[in-house]
Amino acid sequence: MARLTRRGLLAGSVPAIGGAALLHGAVPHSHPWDAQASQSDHAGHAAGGHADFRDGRTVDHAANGFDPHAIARDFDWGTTRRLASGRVLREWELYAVDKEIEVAPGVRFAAWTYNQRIPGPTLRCREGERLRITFVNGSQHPHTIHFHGIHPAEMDGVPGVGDGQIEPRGKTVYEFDALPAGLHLYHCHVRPLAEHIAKGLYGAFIVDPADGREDADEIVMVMNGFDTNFDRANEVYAANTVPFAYMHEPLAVRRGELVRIYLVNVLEYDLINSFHLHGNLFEYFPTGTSKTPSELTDTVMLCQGQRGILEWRFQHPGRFMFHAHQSEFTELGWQGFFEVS
Ligand SMILES: [Cu+2]
Repeated sequence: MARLTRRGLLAGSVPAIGGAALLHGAVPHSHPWDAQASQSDHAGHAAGGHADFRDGRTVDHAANGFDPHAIARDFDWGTTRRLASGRVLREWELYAVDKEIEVAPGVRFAAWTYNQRIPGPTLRCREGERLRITFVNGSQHPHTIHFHGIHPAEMDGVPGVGDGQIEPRGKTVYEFDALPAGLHLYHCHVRPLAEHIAKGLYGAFIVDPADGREDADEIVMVMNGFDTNFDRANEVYAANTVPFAYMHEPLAVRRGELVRIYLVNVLEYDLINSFHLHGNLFEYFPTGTSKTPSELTDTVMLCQGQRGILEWRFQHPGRFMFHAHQSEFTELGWQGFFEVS
């Protein structure tokens, strides 16, 4: 029997007549977490269109060693000390390590991680500080850390420049100034690049403006996905790795309080990704480099590497959805709720 893949279905082989039925019938049954589910079990449809995994099963966050709910509000400020010049030196240690994680109930993925989590730690600092990141490669494969932002060429974390790619058991130090203020990211830059990113080697990198930002309830969302059958297409999508995590357990926020989302798209294999908010509009600050928003909207589209800051205040209590506005991604996991009280 010919093997059916999601990408194969989407690539244009779907006939005009019956196409919707074919997608409806075939795609849900190709979900990796359906492996043990009854082929005639359409409970997910009845429950409202794949807002959850079948049978209400969830990923074991404790076994993974990280939880998307903690990651959402976990900012790693590293350690600091004053240099003789009076300037702040901020330091982190990041290590790459191969680690199997559960990306959907019963679906284990041989990931490559920074500090045993995906996304890696959200590194946060202030504009103008001196930053020093010690990188130790505990993986079986060569890796680097390539930071977005402004820095010398030899600190760029690409093969053939500076220390280049760091071999297993190798170590290097990336050191540069925190510039410019904004929302950036970091990721491995070893070839094949798509594989090194898709395996999980990425994270958010926030440089606060020297004069700070208004107090807010701050949340990080790194939009990603996983290719669990190695066909260079994703089977599951999420913000902060675990599909439907914020459907199972909504992100709690307060009515009237400023909410600030640091939104980063690292999704590999798909050309674009997006974020859509229900029942509200947000101010959007592309790359977070200006304090003047580019627009007031409820949907933004990002290609890989694009990121931006979203700000708004909920005017009404209750549950408000957020999700990719590619319905395909939404149904394959990239959706969640804010619980406003
Ligand atoms: Cu790598």
